[in-house]
Amino acid sequence: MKGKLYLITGNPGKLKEIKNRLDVLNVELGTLQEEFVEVQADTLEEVVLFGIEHLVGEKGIDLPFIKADSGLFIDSLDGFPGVYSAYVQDTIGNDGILKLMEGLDDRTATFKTVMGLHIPGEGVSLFRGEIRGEITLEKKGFFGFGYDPVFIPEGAEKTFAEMTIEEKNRDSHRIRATMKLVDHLSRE
Ligand code: ITT
Repeated sequence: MKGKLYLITGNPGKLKEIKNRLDVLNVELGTLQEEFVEVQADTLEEVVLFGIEHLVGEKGIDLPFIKADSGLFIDSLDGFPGVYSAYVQDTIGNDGILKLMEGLDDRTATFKTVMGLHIPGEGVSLFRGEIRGEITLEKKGFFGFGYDPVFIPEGAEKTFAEMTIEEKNRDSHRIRATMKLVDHLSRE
């Protein structure tokens, strides 16, 4: 694929991470900030597909774009906050999550990203990325965004927020999904 691809997001942290990887392709990444109500659904896939349908069907966006959704699924909280991650981050935040987990020994969690690629005339393709890890006992680090200060990915000794963007981008839920998307686009 050649030309411009748009990332629909209001989150500049995400743009930086994805841009870093799409640079290998001949694709220029721009952003579109479209206001829309996020649907409450059971899965990230449903949220992404609903979002794309809304952007194409109701807003009439006829450009190649990516709409992604991510969530932190904590095992001992039965997958909470999951699809509610944005709302939970904006309300109780990382302090609230740490409080909910007080006294819980099982700190394992999975960060998931689902990326939907919409190409006019071709429809939608979904790319998934997941990374296992643990929730810390306290917040650590100042890089990144969202849940980064409380999440240590498997195999690492520091939180995502203690890593530079290059370090976080070596392996993350978002990068795993982005690499699949890059692979797909490089065959187009
Ligand atoms: P959009 O405008 O792209 O939707 P968002 O920040 O709402 O941006 P998501 O819905 O995908 O992004 O993410 C759900 C929540 O999870 C949100 O609070 C994010 O800050 C957080 N999050 C997503 N990816 C993250 C990451 O890599 N590290 C830490 N927190 C992350």
